[in-house]
Amino acid sequence: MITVHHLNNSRSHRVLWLLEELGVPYEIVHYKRDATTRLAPPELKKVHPLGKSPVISDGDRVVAESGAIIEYLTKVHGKGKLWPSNDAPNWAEHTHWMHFAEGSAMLPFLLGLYAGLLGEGAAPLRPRIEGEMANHLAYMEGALATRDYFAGDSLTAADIQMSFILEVADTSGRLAPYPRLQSLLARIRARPAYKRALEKGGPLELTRR
Ligand SMILES: N[C@@H](CCC(=O)N[C@@H](CS)C(=O)NCC(=O)O)C(=O)O
Repeated sequence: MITVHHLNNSRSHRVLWLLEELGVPYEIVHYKRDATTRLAPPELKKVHPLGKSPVISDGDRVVAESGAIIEYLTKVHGKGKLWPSNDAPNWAEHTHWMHFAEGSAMLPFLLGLYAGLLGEGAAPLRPRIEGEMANHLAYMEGALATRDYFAGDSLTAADIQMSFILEVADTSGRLAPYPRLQSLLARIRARPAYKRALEKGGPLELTRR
């Protein structure tokens, strides 16, 4: 049985959503962020040394890092559903977006979060951070000019990986200039599997960055 070690209001939501899309059975162990620090509780470090979410266990195997978890679940349990085959025309695009989400797009949003903790002291950094957020969002918007989803005309695992950026950007009002990204997020949120993931994992109430 697959166990999702699920932290409230976190990237772990996308793993629950993926499992709902795949129709693969799983159980959830819930972890709650500290109300003040927003950090994960120390019990998560008993599952994986980083103590971050998402992390899953599948028998004796523990898999951490969203992209690795999504690839593992689609390939090992999902019969390849939502994951283009190596010879598919959209394989390279799909790989790009799978990596872009955490490798590029999240960085300015994380910097925004940490700069927020610094308050006014971070003011000199703000224009650069805002510029990089806009740079990444505009690039994402441009990619959707010729297709409905990041790697083609139907949902793939890359959209699930990218969804957290859309949620984070929307929370802070930064999706407003990007109608295609807004449309994609609306279509994502309308999916029954996405809604089931929220019912099981709890609402996604993210910190404004
Ligand atoms: N790149 C990692 C990031 C993992 C991560 O930072 N998760 C956050 C939740 S969204 C977390 O566990 N935060 C709590 C903490 O750092 O204590 C992934 O995509 O899995």
